Amino acid sequence: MAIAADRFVDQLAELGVHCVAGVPDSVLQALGIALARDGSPVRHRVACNEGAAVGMAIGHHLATGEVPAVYMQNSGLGNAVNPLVSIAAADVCAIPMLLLVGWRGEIDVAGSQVVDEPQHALQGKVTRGQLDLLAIRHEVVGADVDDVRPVLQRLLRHAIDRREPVALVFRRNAFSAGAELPARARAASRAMTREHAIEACLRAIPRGTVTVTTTGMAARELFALRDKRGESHDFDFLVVGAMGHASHIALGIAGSRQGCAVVCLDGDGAALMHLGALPTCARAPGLVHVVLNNDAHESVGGQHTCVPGLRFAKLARACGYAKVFTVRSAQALEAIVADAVDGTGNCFIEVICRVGHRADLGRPTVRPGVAKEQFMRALRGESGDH
Ligand SMILES: Cc1ncc(C[n+]2csc(CCOP(=O)(O)OP(=O)(O)O)c2C)c(N)n1
Repeated sequence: MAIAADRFVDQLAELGVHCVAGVPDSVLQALGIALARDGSPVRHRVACNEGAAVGMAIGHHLATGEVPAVYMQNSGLGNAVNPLVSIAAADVCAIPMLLLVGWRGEIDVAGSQVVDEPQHALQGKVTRGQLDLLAIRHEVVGADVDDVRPVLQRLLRHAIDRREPVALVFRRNAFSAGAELPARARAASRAMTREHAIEACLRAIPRGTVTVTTTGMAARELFALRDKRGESHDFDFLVVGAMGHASHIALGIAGSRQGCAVVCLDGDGAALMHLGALPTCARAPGLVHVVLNNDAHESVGGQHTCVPGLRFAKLARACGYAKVFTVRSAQALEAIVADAVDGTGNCFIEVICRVGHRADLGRPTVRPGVAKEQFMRALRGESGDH
């Protein structure tokens, strides 16, 4: 019997956890919805990245003495490690906290890895070992858990007694499905979906222009649109993992290809995750940085970002991008991108779009390692697709 997320949140509060921060994850989608519900007994904050969530938790403990909780996908452990080991650890400031970790690429009870996307393969294998290495006591729960309360009690007792972080790791389907999120309704009046916006960009981007696309559905949509348009994928680099780093990857490429435009199709949640990228990217000739702003982490269930309603164009202006635009229609976007990809300028385009994706959205059929080889060949001029 899977865990009812509303009940789980109530149990957290009953056991003294009143503050929960984190970055949304598909395994924990129902938990995210339960935390955001009206009348939830815990204070909930979406964080820009998992390290920041640990930071908030540390602050909450300092102010109240309570044990806070932090939720994340296992790929977020990398972002969280620094504040965990250099402040929260028992050897440093001894901050008790409960990590709630969604296990993509999980190893099942028989020891086999479940089928998941390539970017989760290594992270899935090493997740428990990473926690062991960090001396973070953890337990794993799945859909077969009878009652999660004793597990929570055990872990919280350990966190309090030892004054250190502990973790509860969730297998896929550990939570029963949650309700629909209000974020969808809020953005529904906007003209474009993310896919409409990407399609408009593709109409404007000349063949042979490098496109770097952020983690999640944007990359999947770009891949599907190339197929639909009968175009090759050779000049596309899909940042299937490393959420928040697409713009720096694009920056690195642009730096070595002077006179050629590099288009980065970024997400608002991803851009917020490592917002420090903005002032650096603002100084990169040839970089066309498009942020597809739907106010949500749609790819993992539509939970809102840490700052829904944030207007990136203002930030981009302050960061020093040469040209900054806000667009709401596909026509305007196509015209601006067509103008921007001349290869010398630097440009930031905020696209206000709505949550929503097609029901039959597929996944890239080319493995990341193969796609990378094709991409590098294309950059060396060895692709027929110019
Ligand atoms: C470090 C890390 N944390 C969390 C995730 C899970 N994750 C994958 S896509 C995504 C949402 C991305 O949101 P956004 O950039 O706004 O794009 P959208 O899904 O709305 O298109 C998240 C949280 C991840 N892949 N890596």
